[in-house]
Amino acid sequence: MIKKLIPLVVLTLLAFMLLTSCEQPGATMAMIIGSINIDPYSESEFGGAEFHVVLIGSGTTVNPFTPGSVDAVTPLVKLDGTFPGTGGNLWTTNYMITDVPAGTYFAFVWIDNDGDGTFVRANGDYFGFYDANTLGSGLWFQPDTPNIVVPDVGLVDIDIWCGYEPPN
Ligand SMILES: [Ca+2]
Repeated sequence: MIKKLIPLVVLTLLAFMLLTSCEQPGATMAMIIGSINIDPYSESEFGGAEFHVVLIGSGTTVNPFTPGSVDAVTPLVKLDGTFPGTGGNLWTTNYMITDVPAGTYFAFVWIDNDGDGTFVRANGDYFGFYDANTLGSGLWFQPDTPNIVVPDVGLVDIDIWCGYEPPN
């Protein structure tokens, strides 16, 4: 009798282990964390300034050089935040976006340097695309293909530079 029960017990234990090791659908999603950095040659002070992290997908274009383009885009994911403090030489801050759906994205960040709620490059609003290449003016232009891959579950670290003088 006991010999007959052993396979049943083993099977029950295996089923229990399988059930408890699986994530429940929708219970956990991916998260993007990272930093927003401004070139160190900037003369602006960003404490208290609002920043915006905009995630868009393939087929959507943001052109910071075309007036109205940034404000017209409908992001797949957006985070609005504020640089800490009220002034001073604050060149960086951290950010976090939770519950990001799996997919591939471009990331565009802009900083409302003049505080008018809209993006106008000519008014000194800083901006940058996430790109592996931060040399030259590459961060001003949308990459050819989405360069951020967000899995179903996990952390993605995306550090973004903004400014007129990208770091070398
Ligand atoms: Ca502005």
